[in-house]
Amino acid sequence: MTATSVTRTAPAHVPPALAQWVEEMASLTRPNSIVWCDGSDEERQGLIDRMIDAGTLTRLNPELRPNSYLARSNPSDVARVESRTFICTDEEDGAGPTNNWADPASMRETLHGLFDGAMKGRTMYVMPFAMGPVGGALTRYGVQVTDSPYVVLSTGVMTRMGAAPLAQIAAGAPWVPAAHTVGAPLEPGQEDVAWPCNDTKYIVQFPSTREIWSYGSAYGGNAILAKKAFALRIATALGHDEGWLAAHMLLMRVTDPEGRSRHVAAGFPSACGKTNFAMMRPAVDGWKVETLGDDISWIGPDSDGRLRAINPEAGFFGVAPGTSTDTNPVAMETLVSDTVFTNVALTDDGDVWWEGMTKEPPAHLIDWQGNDWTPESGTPAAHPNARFTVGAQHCPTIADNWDDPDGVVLDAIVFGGRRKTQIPLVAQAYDWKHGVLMGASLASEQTAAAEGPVGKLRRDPLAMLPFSGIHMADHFADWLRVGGQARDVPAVFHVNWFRRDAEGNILWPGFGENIRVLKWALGRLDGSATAERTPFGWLPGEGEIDYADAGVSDEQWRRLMALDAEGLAEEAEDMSEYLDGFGDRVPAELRSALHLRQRALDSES
Ligand code: GTP
Ligand code: SPV
Ligand code: MN
Repeated sequence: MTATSVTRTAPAHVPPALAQWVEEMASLTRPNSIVWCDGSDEERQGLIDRMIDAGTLTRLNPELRPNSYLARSNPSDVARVESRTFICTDEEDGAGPTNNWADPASMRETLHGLFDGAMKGRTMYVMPFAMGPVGGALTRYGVQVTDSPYVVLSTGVMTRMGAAPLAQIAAGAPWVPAAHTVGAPLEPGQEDVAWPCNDTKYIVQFPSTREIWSYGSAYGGNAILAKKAFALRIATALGHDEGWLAAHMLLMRVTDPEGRSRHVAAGFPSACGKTNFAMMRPAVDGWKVETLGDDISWIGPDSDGRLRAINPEAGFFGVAPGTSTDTNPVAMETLVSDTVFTNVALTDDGDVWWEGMTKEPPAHLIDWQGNDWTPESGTPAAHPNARFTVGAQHCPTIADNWDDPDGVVLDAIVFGGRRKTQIPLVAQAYDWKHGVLMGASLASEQTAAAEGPVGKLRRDPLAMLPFSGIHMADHFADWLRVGGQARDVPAVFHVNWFRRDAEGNILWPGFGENIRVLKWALGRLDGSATAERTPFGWLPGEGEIDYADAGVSDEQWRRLMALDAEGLAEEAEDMSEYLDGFGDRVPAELRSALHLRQRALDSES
């Protein structure tokens, strides 16, 4: 007998392998009780009530922000911890030079030590979840155990969680086990804290056995394991074996004034504009953008050989700071109710605020750490990586086909990063191979979405640096292979909303004005928009982008589009050295695309 008392027994028809894994996790972590989540509204309400009692959640003013809550994390638990994220492939070379590798056997030992008794005094929740519409051919399943009710609430928003995915698992669908604990066991009589976590953190993926273990954090990507750990890190391994791509990409439908719709996936690194692009309210009349997803796309060939994509998630875990009715009115409308806010500031009337929401900050706030705040405080009221968690169904621009189990045919793919210098507003790849080179060459200034120095330029290939569960060179090869085998590959583009002039002023107004860039890009699909061939790619032909209407002067436009052959040649050389670090796994096609670029740049400079 263990001390575990099961408050809700496993539902009928739980497959033996799942029941056994849950039993093993329980005897390792020794929770007080086990709850099998059914994903019902009743369950959700119960969790919310419990978290309000525990001080984890504050109910926002129901007249201003109905059915919405504020969570304040421990100040040390505010972002993804890339230095504590591990890929445990059998051989070190399997994880590649961009990942932290750890030996699977010794990591298992470490984790078993940490998980031993880790849920004492807590409830262990069992969450079956689906990534993708339940029952869909492209959908994959997982089961996460966690001792964090906040993580249960979040997973319930971000995935299809509970009875329906469990039924699929019971019917034989394969599932990925994901073990999570905040690592804060309670001794008898010990009082809990509002946001339990541990200074020691481990976010561990075992790609070959398709397992996830996470210890010590309750923050987003560290703890909602369905998201980055499963839908990207494990999924890159699944896709590698099965011939599809897990991509850190938003998914949108764009309809032109003639009523023609196209689907676009876009990959930008964390906090570089995916949610904003996916929810764009176009500044040009007659254009419509609808949202299918804001963070992850699974892309693969259909039976006709066209590339299709689904958004495996069911909600948005978005960056709050910078979101306003000017920049992202659609997000503001999405967040009017039914939202969990984490690490934003609280207003005196019980609503939320963050930097950039209004031009003038309120005269008084409670900041993200629970302290009084005034504009004179000199500290941010909301954490720079404060987030909102809200269901996709609340988004006014959600596309009617967003949860079509067959996904949508992709017409265009866009890569982009945050680059003050060097990289033009937009360019089109010559072909798929060149497009993969553009994606693989992404570099971006670091943001608050992960620990580390904000603003520092780093390479972030395919916006997947922290998210590939396989060797990055193998992931490049997967991109080349999936596109190479497809009929009618999507056109590929590269964008940069963040270029600055010598004085540091941002050159492009961005947000709703980005439709002008899309308009040109989509015009390229049917040949109606002209372009000029350069060593970087195809650039918009003269007069193709009506930048003056976006308030951009001729001089600003010139700087936005300027190509410095010498600087780009240095960057290409740096890329070549970067690829050397991947050894002989780098696909020859990628090498040859880079050589072509280098030769073209050399002849210009
Ligand atoms: P993750 O959720 O971390 O993956 O981030 P994301 O890629 O979805 O980024 P998001 O859309 O939340 O934007 C992050 C930050 O970039 C916010 O502060 C935005 O206001 C800002 N941003 C987004 N789009 C633009 C743009 O077109 N121009 C400028 N200047 N800033 C932008
Ligand atoms: C990102 O950092 O890319 C996010 C937030 O989307 S998290 O879910 O924490 O990874
Ligand atoms: Mn993201």
